[in-house]
Amino acid sequence: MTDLTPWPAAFAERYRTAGYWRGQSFSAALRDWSMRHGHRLAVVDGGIRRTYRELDERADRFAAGFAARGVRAGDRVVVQLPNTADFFDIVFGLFRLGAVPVFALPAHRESELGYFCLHAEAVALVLPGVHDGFDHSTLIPAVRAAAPSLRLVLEAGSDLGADPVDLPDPASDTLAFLQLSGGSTGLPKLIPRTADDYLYSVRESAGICGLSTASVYLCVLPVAHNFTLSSPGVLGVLHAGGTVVMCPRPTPDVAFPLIARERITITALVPPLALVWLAAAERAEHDLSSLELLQVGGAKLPADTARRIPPVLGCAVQQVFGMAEGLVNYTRLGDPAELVENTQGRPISPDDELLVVDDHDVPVATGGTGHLLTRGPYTIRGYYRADEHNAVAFTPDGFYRTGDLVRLTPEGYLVVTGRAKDQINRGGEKIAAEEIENHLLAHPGVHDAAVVAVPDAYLGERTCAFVTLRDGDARPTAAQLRAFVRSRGLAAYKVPDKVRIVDGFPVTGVGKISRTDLRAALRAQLAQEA
Ligand code: AMP
Ligand code: DBH
Repeated sequence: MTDLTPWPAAFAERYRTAGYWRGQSFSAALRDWSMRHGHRLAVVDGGIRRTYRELDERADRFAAGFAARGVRAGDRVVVQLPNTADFFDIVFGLFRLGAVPVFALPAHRESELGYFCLHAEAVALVLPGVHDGFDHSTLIPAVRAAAPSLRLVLEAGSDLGADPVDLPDPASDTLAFLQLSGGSTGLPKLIPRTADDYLYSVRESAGICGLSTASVYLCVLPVAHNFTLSSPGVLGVLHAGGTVVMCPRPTPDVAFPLIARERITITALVPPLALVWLAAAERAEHDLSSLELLQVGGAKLPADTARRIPPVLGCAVQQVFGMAEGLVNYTRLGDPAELVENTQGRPISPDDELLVVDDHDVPVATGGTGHLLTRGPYTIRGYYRADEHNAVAFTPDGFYRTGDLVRLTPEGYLVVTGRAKDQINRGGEKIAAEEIENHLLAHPGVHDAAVVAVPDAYLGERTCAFVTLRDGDARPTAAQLRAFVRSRGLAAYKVPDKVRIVDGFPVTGVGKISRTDLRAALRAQLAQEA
């Protein structure tokens, strides 16, 4: 099983020669930021205010603390951290040691965490204590049972540091961390990223978004999400010498006072949150005048929502269409309103290769709609330890099949028109249909299940599970099936919004149709009813 599928030598050579891949590790990057911006304010978290120098010194201490607990270079460590300053101590401590963080989200529960620890053969897990009313330590027994490799469970926020020790600088072209994909088959896929490829995307993103030492970024979405981490996100801000302000909750009652107090200049939201912020800003009691740019991405932003942002929030809007696998597209600052409102932007790099193809991988006519395939200097060539899946998720010549349906405008901007992958995008939170179907199938009363997206005015999409039952006494109700899925210990956003018990599924003359066709038939049925 392959951990990191390398770029072919000719591509790697080209990306180095072009100056994209610079041979800098994340540890060295933090050292460099500290040298350049030492006394500037790097991170704010409530009453905690840390300079770049302090971040760098704390990374030394946390690296030593992990080493003292037996964590070694190359070891995988699953980290589940809310939006607090601890994130930087722990993640840069691990980077400095050459250990490999695996970025879980705060919403994940024993089902996902157990799988990440097992699949990555993690030696350690770092959890928050009580976060958002949930005690994460209650997950430990189930995660330990799922992952025999796990030797160490640590609580974030406790003092994990130790006196600094000398450590060699980690390589920049090996596995640096594992990011998550929403995926479309089974459990989420792990995405292997290197410092070389990721820092390239971060530096370019910082430039595209106009970041400088004057930038103050509000980290609203989960910090470990690829958007918040790198587009340009918290890493882009640190690269530029600006300040990151951690926002513990994304709601206007928490975020707006922080914008006013810290004079926030830029932040990033998913579309449903942008709607909530717009509604709240219309009755604003807080001074939001420092805000210069609102980025929106993760799911399609309706054009009329984009149009309302500048007048209501008093800032520019930018659409961001990205993926943890790599490719990120931005509308550019100063682009005409027409492009900013109606497109999902254009790629970061002149070396991002995009193909728009039909079902047989044949390029469609210019401007036509098709499947988006991509490869480039910061797009992976394979998922982590997923050889079988990689054979279908990538073309033989290394293009990633995004699963998105797009068309290209004459200006070279992308318009996302739909999706071919069996995934539900619930307001930016991605749900693989198959993962939820597998949970439903674990119920003894369930014969078969198919999970599909239903359009929703607020979230963009919600989930609907169609279920057929086995004959017998134990015929669960829809409510019982939702409760059953919830009891399986998975992120709450994955519990089907609606469960519909039906007598049977559409079949063809030959018998059962494919899962993908079945889901398409059920979506069509829903559309007809609506
Ligand atoms: P993931 O691969 O889990 O990181 O999720 C990335 C996917 O999110 C993309 O392939 C798209 O399907 C979706 N996505 C992200 N940003 C946008 C956007 N601005 N508009 C439409 N879809 C988006
Ligand atoms: O949805 C995403 O995964 C996403 C959206 C915007 C992303 O990974 C990114 C920007 O980098």
